[in-house]
Amino acid sequence: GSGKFFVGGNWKCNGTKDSISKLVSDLNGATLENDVDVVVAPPFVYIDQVKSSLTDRVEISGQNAWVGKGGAFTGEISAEQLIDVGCKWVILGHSERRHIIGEDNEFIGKKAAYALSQNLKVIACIGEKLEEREAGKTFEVCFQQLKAFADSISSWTDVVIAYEPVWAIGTGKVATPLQAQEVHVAVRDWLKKNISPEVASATRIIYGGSVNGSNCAELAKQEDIDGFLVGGASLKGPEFATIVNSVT
Ligand code: G2H
Repeated sequence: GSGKFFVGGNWKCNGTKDSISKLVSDLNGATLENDVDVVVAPPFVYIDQVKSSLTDRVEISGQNAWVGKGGAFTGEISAEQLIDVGCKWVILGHSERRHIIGEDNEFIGKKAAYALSQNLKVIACIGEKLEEREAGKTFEVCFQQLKAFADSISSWTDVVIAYEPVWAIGTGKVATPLQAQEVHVAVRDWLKKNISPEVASATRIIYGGSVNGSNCAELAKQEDIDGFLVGGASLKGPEFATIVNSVT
């Protein structure tokens, strides 16, 4: 693998003040292996609550950000605002934003460039839909999504790539370790050919899609899986800690 193991908890649109207070206290009490970057992404409205109660051991991410500087953009949150409330990271290009909200490759690439310009690190998500996989287009789709990031950004230092096959998200249908490994190798190879061998070997490529406490260990053993982006299972403190501690 490359770099330090990275585990992100994407809480999506879940939680209340009470449930989040319980989750934070479970995370504060959990034993987390040292050699892992641990990040959680609460819904925007709870970021301040999490920031003021969660151990500094765990960094905070936004789940999305506006494409540029803030202003008259009703309902949006800017990268500057995420930095202001203590976020170090932002998730961009999550499949739910691509396919439910309709964000396209170019828009997501621009968001990444703007976030990086404000010193917000980026969890850049890519991944194919079931029909694309069945049509043999998995690599083509992932490479197009990668290219859109590459076309907009000038440095990969503060980027983690999350491969999340859409058919595995929230479905309980996790990719097999070999299915994930196959795409992770292809992504690394794409970086090597299209960016540089240095970026290919330094950039973390994490897997997301129905990762849980029972399947994380097998996935983590794969050479090119450098961590996880976890949805459902990140809402349970002890299970999320198990996934963090699957670092090999
Ligand atoms: C994929 C993942 C987190 P889940 O979206 O980004 O969610 O683990 O619930 O499939």
